[in-house]
Amino acid sequence: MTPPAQPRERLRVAIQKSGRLGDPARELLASCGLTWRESRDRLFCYGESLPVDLLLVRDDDIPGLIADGVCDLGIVGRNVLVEHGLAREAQGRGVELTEWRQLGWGTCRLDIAIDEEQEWTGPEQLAGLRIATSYPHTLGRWLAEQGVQAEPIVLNGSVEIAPRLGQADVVCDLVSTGGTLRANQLTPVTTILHSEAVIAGPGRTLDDGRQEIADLLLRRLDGAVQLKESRLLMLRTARSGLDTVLGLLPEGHEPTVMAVEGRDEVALQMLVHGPVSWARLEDLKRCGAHNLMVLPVEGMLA
Ligand code: PRT
Ligand code: ZN
Repeated sequence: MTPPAQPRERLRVAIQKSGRLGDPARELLASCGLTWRESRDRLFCYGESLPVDLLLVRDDDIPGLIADGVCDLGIVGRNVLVEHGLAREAQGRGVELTEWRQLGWGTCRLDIAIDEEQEWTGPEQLAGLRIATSYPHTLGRWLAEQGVQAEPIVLNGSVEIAPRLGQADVVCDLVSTGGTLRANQLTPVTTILHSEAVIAGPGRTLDDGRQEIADLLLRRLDGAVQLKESRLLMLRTARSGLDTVLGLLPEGHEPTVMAVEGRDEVALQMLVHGPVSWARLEDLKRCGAHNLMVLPVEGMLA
């Protein structure tokens, strides 16, 4: 049973109960300092440190819960959000849901895959074929854009075996490593949607003071994401070689350069966004830098 939509001073976030996105979603929210008390049925988590409660559901239910106002935000794959939006639009019940943040994990593609023995000549090759998919609306939109008429066969699981069972000619399914397609003698030929986990929310601000809580949460979340990707790069170099080294630094904050007592050397440190490659460190070393170190950042307050 869904709770009634009534004025709320607490933010309610829907996440996947189990499955690929459930654990990373919880970890992400926990990294924002959120702690919860779980209900006995493990479907609801009451936020203790902030007024942010979690509803643990099937991923397919997340867009509907937000559209109906039962939840304010949700962490869900773009593939699910897009399909739900198009399905609602087709029913004339369009509710604008948008991506409030892209999270960069849970990445996959919605691909058309054909028999690995066949040659791919282009979308027109799909004309008149049966395409097995769990994403009929996303597929339908793409086919319309290509000006191709084909027959979507809607299956809720095991899409990849449909051609072997004679249920379909080709498939349109989610792919990450491609192992599942290969095991079924299928090969991906074109991508119709690039997906990742996103924070989904309504296309308007929230009511009853919940926007303020959402803003606080998103600020912490942005900080947590930035922190996770940040590294501290430290090195030393001869003062005369400093300009060359400065020209080789990766993208990041302005470097701090410090004199080294009793030596004609400087020590340099800088905050870098993202990983620092071995190739970059080797380049720096080749140009005179030494004592190179890349450290993770555990906390930051500008
Ligand atoms: O129970 P519930 O309905 O909540 O979960 P679910 O079974 O519908 O979803 P789940 O947990 O499998 O996936 C949740 C979300 O993870 C998806 O909606 C995508 O946004 C994202 N995601 C990322 C994926 C994959 N990668 C993925 N590889 N979802 C499904 N797959 C499938 C793929 O279709 C294939 O069958 O996993 C299989 C392995 O893929 P390969 O290419 O690595 O072999
Ligand atoms: Zn699902």
